[in-house]
Amino acid sequence: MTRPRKQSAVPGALGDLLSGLAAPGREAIVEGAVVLRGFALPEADRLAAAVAVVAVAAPFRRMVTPGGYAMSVAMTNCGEAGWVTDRRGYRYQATDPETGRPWPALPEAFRRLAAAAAATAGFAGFVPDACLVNRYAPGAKLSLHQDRNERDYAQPIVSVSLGLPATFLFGGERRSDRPRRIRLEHGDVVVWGGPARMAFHGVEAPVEGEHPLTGSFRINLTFRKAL
Ligand code: MD6
Ligand code: FE
Repeated sequence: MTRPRKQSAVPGALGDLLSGLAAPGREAIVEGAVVLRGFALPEADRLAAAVAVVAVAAPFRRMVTPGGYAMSVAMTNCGEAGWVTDRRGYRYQATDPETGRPWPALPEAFRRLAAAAAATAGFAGFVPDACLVNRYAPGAKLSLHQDRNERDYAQPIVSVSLGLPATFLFGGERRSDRPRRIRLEHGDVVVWGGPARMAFHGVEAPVEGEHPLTGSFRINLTFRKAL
């Protein structure tokens, strides 16, 4: 949580711009959370192709919450650890419960993009070991939650949106804090850490549409250092 604040050689807003603290396409949500608009666009084709490869080895599935409900969002994982939920609870595990095999390896393009986005947001040296892949069809949503199954909350999370747009809900540290609404489009990346790490957040269901790269879905990649 002790990220040294970047210092610009030139004071003020111009200095922030020159040093990359502020930049076109960079929107602060709150301290510790930033949207990098279009950051993943140059890599989007590669990322979507890699998702398709991952999903062959570890198919999308609707996991069951500890309370016994099937999630509306279909999920899979790649990396050393994958996020899972079932009747026993939420956790990271090295193997896919559907196949008993290790999750597919984190594609190099994923690792590179996540590290670059984190560094751009001020979190140098981010090395993800887990990537949760979320697939939203129209009607699928993620209700307000905190990400708290990772070992080290000092590590940021990098979230990449592909395909159909959706509204991201970003609240405070209490579930009852009224969330702000942020539209996430194809190629947008959210980097999230430090004082924002425990914020409640969720995703509204995308409206029906067609995207050239993802068809009728929104795909979200969230990169974590889980272990
Ligand atoms: C999604 N994302 O955008 C779901 N969590 O599909 C998340 O739950 C999330 O985007 C932590 C940090 C960034 C995120
Ligand atoms: Fe989350």
